[in-house]
Amino acid sequence: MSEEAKKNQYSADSIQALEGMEHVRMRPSMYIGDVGVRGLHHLVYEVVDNSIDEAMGGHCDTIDVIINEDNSITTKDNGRGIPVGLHKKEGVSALEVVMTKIGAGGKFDKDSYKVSGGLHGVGVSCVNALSSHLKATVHREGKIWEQEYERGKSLYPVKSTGESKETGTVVTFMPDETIFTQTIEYSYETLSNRMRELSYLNKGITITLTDKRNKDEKGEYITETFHSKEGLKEFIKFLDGTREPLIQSVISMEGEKNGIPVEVAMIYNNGYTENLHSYVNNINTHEGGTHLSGFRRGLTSTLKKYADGSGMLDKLKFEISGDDFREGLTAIVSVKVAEPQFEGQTKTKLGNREVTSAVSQAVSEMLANYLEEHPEDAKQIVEKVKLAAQARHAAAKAREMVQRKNPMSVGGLPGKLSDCSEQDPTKCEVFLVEGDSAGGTAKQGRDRNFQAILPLRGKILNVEKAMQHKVFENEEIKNIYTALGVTIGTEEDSKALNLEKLRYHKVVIMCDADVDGSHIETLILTFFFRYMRELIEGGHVYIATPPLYLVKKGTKRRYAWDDKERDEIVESMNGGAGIQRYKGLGEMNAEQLWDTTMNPEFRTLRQVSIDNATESDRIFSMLMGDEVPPRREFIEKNAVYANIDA
Ligand code: 0RA
Repeated sequence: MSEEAKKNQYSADSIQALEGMEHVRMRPSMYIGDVGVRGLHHLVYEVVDNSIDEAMGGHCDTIDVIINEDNSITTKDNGRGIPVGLHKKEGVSALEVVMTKIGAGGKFDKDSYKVSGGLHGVGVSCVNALSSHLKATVHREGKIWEQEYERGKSLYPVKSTGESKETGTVVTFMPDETIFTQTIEYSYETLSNRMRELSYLNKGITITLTDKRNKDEKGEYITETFHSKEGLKEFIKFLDGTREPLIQSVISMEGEKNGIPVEVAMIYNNGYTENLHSYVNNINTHEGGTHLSGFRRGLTSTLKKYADGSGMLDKLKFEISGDDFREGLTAIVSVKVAEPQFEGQTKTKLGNREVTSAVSQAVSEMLANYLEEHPEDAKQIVEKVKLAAQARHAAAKAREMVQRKNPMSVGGLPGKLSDCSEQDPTKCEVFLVEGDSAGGTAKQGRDRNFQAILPLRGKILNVEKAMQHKVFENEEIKNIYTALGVTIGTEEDSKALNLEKLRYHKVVIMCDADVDGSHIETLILTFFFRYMRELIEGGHVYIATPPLYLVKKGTKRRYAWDDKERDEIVESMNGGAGIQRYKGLGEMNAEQLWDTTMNPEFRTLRQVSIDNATESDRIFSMLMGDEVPPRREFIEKNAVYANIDA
């Protein structure tokens, strides 16, 4: 064997010898996706998923999640408890095997079919491996059992510490800060959203979330209890609560088709957007897949049949398309699949072929019954479909107008765009700037080699309230399409965005740091979310963060992005400092704007991501929809910008 071959042989052996738990610590992203904020929260979901499995087997009805004072997490359930008896093959307690062997979790329980499980379904042992400390407490067989671990290694054999009449599992873990180097601070909001979602997806379970890091005005810990009696039916009401309903009630079904548990709930509202959410084994499948295709198929065929039979579409001069049946539709599809195959870029697209017809059949039955029993609602729906078809025709014409301007020919670019000279899109940035005057400053301040400026006039159209053809007719929006060089519609999906010719890989929204600016920022984001979601998902959308203050003393100049920073700078200058409040981008000169907000060396860009599409959808419809009170409430709760002007 050559030296080189020997070396390779050696490394192959050593990789095999490397135990699972160590491999998790060496390559955590392979198991939990990433070691950032997402991965950190994933640890909680992983443990809770095991408790949900217990609940789905009918062994458990309550799960408590606690964020402890030190940011460690405790989860408790009243399930059967992890088995503690001797594991014959390993020669130690089953609890120790479950906690310290990768992939051991389900092996004890062949009969129950485990369908829950995080995106990666890796089990509690993985959480253990990535925790600096973990303690498992099991109430089972009349006793309390305990074992602790450090970075996945047990500190002592499982021991009994007392008696108990209850059963259940308690796990407390501290994420390892040498793995989660970015942060180990849990977001209450993120956990709360997920626990709420889980309670809707698994009706009947009670999940509590308590934050022991903070107390409210009454001196009590912040805590929430999530419990849903009606599951998806209530989830729909929660998601669509701020939209005006078109029909009287939520249409829903729950059952099993071809051995696949299927749950569906849907409602129509008076809006124009389509909101489909799908889940497989409690995991949000952003990219859809066979279950969503089944839903669409069942919906289209049933409604089409009904509409044709009603005679209401007789005078329509063109074909109805699938899209027309989904305007103003909010729906959730949740299936449980024993061996899900996940595909797609983010592995959130269901591939199992057999699921399509199961869901399609379920939806057809459910919908046919509803239409039969609610003729008034049925009429409203068909009317709406008809209007949607007419609007689509108008939109297609408007869209053609957008496409006709070929962005690659110089003449086709919007007149307001100040383009950059670089041709390689991966190096190019475009700043969407509010107002012509700020646009002028940005144009002077930029590095014209790779930075382009597109000024937008005042407030762009609120796409949440506008019909599609209005959106495509809007000047500012047309300019955004042509400047970015993206086109709409592929063979497979008429609404998909084609990013192949994207002219800038960074699209930066630059608005004033005040109430108006934040409103415009939200309008632009709403447009991106509804019409260019692929752009956000591709990581191309950013928000610029201009400073709020300039602190001056003599020739010294420093910028501050919040009040605290301003005060610290003032103090560091030992008095006598002058403070200038920037009310808008327009108050900065070109050099200042470059230094603070545009220069890649010093600026901070916030990358926009869609962490939770379901929640984003709800927020956008609330912020941009018709009802004012919930919007005001949200803005008051999140009054970061509002405070600045106070
Ligand atoms: C393996 C086998 C059984 C239950 C569990 C694991 C289990 C794991 C976790 C994690 C959190 N809570 C949990 N509850 C149960 C089956 C036990 C039996 O057959 O009695």
